[in-house]
Amino acid sequence: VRLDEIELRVLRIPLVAPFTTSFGTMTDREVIVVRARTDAGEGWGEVVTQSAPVYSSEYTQGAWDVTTRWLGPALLQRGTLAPEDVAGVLDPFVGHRMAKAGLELALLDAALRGEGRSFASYLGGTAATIPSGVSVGIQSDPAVLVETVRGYLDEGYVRIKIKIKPGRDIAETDAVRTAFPDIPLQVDANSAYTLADADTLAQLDRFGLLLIEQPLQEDDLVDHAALAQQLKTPVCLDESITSVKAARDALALGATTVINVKAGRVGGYLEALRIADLCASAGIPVWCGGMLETGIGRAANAALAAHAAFTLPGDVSASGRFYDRDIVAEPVVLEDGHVRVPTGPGLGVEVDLDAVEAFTVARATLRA
Ligand code: OSB
Ligand code: MG
Repeated sequence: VRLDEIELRVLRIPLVAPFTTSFGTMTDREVIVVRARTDAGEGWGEVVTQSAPVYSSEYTQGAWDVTTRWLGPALLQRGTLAPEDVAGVLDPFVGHRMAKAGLELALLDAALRGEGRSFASYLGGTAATIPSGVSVGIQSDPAVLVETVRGYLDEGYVRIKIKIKPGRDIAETDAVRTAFPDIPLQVDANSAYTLADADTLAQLDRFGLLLIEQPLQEDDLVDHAALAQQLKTPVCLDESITSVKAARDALALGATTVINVKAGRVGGYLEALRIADLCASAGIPVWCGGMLETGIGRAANAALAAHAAFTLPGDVSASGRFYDRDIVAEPVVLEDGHVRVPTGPGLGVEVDLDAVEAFTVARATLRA
């Protein structure tokens, strides 16, 4: 496609409730949306950075700067390119994977809309619906957590993930497991522990968890391998898996036996697909993580999770789990614990320009 213009906006969208992880509390979602104008029509993408560099080193203003100064101009200078060329054009710029992923997604959406082809079919996904899990933030105490989880179970979610951090782990997990002995349950530490906490984390073994997600730091591959030896609970990496190379290394070291695939974290949906393929051939289960996506990224995640490599329920929840008002005309809803995979051209969602406008706090337009 010929890329004529890239429109960027920072949106700030209120959350239905504060979302607390080991790295902090969010009350609204600050996110960059990308609109690519091409000769095949327009396409939308989403840069999933958070406002502060607390999940990973990326953050909204950093992504904005690198996109307006380097990434956007490099793509516009190319003029005509296929979505599959985006990663190569941006490869000279180190890191900034979430920013790259948002740009690539906008080009993919534009090109596929032009072809009348759905993103799921392009990625090779065949499932019409995907099982939906929900990520539950740290609550004020275990009793509140149990009631919060109960609410999600009543809505139909088929798998629960609870966020943990030091001091807010064993009692929380015990309370949820005692209240709901049979539910598929997992925990996510977002890098909050060190290997010295292995004995504490081993206490989670008695709860029959599906997995523990990212207990240690992003660059702690060797320590994750050591920890995995000490735990019965499978270790699943999130933050550490920044590329297919990182995935290969983590598997070779025995640092992970399950992988959370997030397109933003790895530089795009095409790299995410390569990780999924690698895991499928290695017999490693994968699931689709989330970054509180708007309807744009949420539709893309549903398409990715429709791929056969995704054998565990992911964090692709209903839009309403985070937002009262989304920025697409067809927000993701939960139907019998599942989410429908969009079938329309491209991402298969129509962006609600009024909503986009209402949430916009900054904008820029880049031209060739
Ligand atoms: O670690 O999976 C994570 C949200 C923001 C940053 C990191 C993570 C999360 C979640 C929520 O767990 C996933 C979602 O529902 O979008
Ligand atoms: Mg995680």
